Amino acid sequence: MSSESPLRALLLLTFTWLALESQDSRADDVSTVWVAANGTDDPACGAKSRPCRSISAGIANASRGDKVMVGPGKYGELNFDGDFTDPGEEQADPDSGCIICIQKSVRLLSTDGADVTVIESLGDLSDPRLTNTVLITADGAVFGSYRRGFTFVNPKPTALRVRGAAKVSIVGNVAVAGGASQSGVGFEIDPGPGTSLVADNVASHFVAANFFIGGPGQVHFIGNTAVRGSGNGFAFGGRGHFVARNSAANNITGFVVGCTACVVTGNVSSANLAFGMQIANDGSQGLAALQRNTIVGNAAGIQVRLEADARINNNDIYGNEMCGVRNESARVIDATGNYWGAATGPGPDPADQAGPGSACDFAGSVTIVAPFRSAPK
Ligand SMILES: [Ca+2]
Ligand SMILES: [Ca+2]
Repeated sequence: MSSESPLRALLLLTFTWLALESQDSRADDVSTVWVAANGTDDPACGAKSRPCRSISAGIANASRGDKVMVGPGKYGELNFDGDFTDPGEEQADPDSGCIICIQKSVRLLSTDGADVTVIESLGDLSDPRLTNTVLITADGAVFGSYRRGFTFVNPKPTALRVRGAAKVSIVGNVAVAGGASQSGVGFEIDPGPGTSLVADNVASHFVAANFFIGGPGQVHFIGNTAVRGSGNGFAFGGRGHFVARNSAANNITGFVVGCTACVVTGNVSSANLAFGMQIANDGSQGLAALQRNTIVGNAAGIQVRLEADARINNNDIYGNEMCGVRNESARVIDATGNYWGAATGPGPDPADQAGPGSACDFAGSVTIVAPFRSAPK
């Protein structure tokens, strides 16, 4: 090997880095708006040396495609007097139903991550029409990124709602319900056509669902956590979502798969009070594929509801109190290749019950469990 190669590689790297760097600084000059807790809102705020105080002002002063960088601290209702009209508070819009209204395709990121960037939406006397803390209606909007997200405290019924916006990216955020607010849904995502990304978010304690994912767009839904819901962890409607590596624990049901032609893979659903997963789609429109998930310690493993359809293969299903698969679909369900908690397949403890002779197949339903795995995946 010639001694030129490492040098050449280094030069290439250097040039690549220089190219990226100059692109970045160009971007910083013209297309980053800064928001910080020491800022002041006015029509010209947004330079790094003269940041805006509120996220709303940062968005107002940004152009389409711009990056809005938000420093650590508290945003939203700042003085707990029950309104959003004090200096530096978010410019809540009751007519649009949002405290932070993203109607422009901007990229909203925190400089230091969700841990230290809080959106407070308490406001006891505020308008009941303010049903969303954040409402995104602009195609291509970005809200958070890996270690660049936001934390919602005392969110309105919905912490973050996407309504019809296509190709959005919602990453790295935390939403915790409770306090004085009656909070329904943490993240409620109804994207427009095309693929959107929802990843690395956490929601807990919401009453209706920690996450609801609809359509008509497809969502790559990856690495999210739903814990301690008074309702369901993740609920999916729509069609064609890719649901991977998410975790649900201690909700009512962990995953409600009401979508058709969805792939649900590599997820963990544990210690939920009802089902680990519930298949609730319209089976005549296409089935859901459940592969390589871990479903343990729930009241029951997987429920397939009447007329729903799924293929359930290569999952670990054990330690659930009642049936591993409770088949009410009135269909034949392929549940081969799963591990049921014992080398001998489904059966009494330590295995989970499923399939013929188990009392888990209801009227007209048949669950095919053999061949099965004799050890966890
Ligand atoms: Ca106030
Ligand atoms: Ca006030």
